Amino acid sequence: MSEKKNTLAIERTFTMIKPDGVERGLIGEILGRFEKRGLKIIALKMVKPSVEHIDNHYPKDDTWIARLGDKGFNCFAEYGLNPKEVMGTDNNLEAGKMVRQWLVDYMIEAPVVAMVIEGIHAIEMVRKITGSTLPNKAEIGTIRGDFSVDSPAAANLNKRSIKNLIHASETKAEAENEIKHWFSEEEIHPDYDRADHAAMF
Ligand code: IDP
Ligand code: MG
Repeated sequence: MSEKKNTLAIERTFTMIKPDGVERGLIGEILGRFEKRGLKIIALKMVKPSVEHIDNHYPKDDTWIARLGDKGFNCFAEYGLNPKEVMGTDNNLEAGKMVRQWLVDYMIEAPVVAMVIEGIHAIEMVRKITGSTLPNKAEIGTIRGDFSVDSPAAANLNKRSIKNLIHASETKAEAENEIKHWFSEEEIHPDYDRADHAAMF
């Protein structure tokens, strides 16, 4: 007797290969890591985004921007660097605003590959495979840990974003907003079965 599977643990998340991932020829490698883990790609496209589209992709609230500033400050403290010397300010919001601008500049340097990934606890699983924001802290075995070695100190001293290959939604709310921001309903294709899933689940 066939039973309908309970899909309560199935989530959707938004993921994007950033310009450096595309330019370095890592599209296939990155997609393969998600597919091999058992996650299902249900939407995929290459896009050259406008400044406006990227600006609206990243949050604009002060809390998020200050957190962006803090990521760098924490790293400077660890390496004995003075925030004022690196950023010209020790205010995390001011620093975050600069980082956000560098981030927008980075994200429009080349096309990106946007996708929607579906699977068990997909938001957390994709973040795990992606690794820490800061490649110098990312675990080996993660995409950022295996293919990059950038740090906020190196990036901020050169007034550029950290280049870390990939974006992945951090929360359910972020995933929902980002999927809507990048894909229409017609572009999302959940209606196929992965043959290996019959053996996996
Ligand atoms: P996430 O990509 O791991 O979710 P967020 O904190 O959301 O990390 O930051 C967005 C992006 O901003 C990062 O992926 C990275 O490219 C860039 N970024 C974050 N912190 C810094 C920094 O201190 N200096 C330069 N770029 C940064
Ligand atoms: Mg984020």
